[in-house]
Amino acid sequence: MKVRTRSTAIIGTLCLVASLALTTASADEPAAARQAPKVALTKVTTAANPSAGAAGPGGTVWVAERAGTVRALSGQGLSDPVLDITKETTTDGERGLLGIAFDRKFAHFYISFTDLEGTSTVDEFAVRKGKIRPETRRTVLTQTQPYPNHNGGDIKFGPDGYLYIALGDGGSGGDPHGNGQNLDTLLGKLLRIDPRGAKPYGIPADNPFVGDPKAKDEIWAYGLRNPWRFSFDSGTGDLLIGDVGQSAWEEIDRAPADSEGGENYGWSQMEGNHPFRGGTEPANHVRPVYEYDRTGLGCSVTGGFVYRGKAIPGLRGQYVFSDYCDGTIRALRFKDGKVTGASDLGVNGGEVISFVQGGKGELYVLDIGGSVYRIDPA
Ligand SMILES: [Ca+2]
Repeated sequence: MKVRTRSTAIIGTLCLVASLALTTASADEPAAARQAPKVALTKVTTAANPSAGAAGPGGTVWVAERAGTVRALSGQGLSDPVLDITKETTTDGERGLLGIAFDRKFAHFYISFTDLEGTSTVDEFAVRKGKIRPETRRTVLTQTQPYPNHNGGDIKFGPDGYLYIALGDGGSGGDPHGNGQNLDTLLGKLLRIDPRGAKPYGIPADNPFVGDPKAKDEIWAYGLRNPWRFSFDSGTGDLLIGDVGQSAWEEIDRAPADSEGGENYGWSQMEGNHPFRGGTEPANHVRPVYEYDRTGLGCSVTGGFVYRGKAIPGLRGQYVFSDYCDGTIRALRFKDGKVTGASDLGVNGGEVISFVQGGKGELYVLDIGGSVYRIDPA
């Protein structure tokens, strides 16, 4: 029951209405059926409230457990903790160990968590021969949080070698401080920093708001509510963000690989394609490439990855994602940056909190209740 309590808490006030309609157009149904490959979920291990993961050195997959441990998954199963910060974080609200990432050479490992005060924190460790060197730990970036929800917390390295950090709007409901559209705060943003470029971090010179005294230099994109999970297409470099909605619309946002940043994804003037509480659509609003409402079973989008593995050829190039509330594994097809179809892949991952892309492009599904699945051909 504790697991349930925790997992329910992680979406907290987001799950006011539990429903979702996957808006697969009925006219598209035969084509969608043909284009939805047959997949199966293979349970590969069980972890304690797995919350995030990353491809690790030597073909491993590292799994973060929400209470503050990290374990390495290999052919021998799940290891003892390779890192333990359980004394430094809590799991109330939507808090905990929320993201992990390696740099591209597996030379450094990064963790994203809320500390005992609820402050979003990104720390770095050096890695040597596939092992964390605890004595090298240092804090890269912190952001105080006005409320315990909407922490975001995902971290990923982009194809440009910079570290991207997703932060929610600070929480409560309806973005009471207007953080989403305020460029003078890191809340409600996707950040882009160079963690090795300076101490504690460098700012890439081509970040979109460098030189603007009214905007934070770390900002890559803004107008986000709770960008709980984002990823880069390992084939194209395109950015895809799953931004959790307030109470009506869940959305997937996209920016092409050649984006110069600065995208305004609309929150809290907009929720999806819709004005939020009488909001005005910003002139520079980048509309979601996909949205769904809550007339079905979903209520909190969980962003995933564009599938680039070899095992399921029919899934290649499709964006695999889910929803925390209904667990259905879904896929979006794209052409020229536009969504051309959506499929229900016919499998359910439980309380899907995150996806992990392994080193060969295979995808894993994390159920906060404990199951770790790999998406395999049926
Ligand atoms: Ca939006």
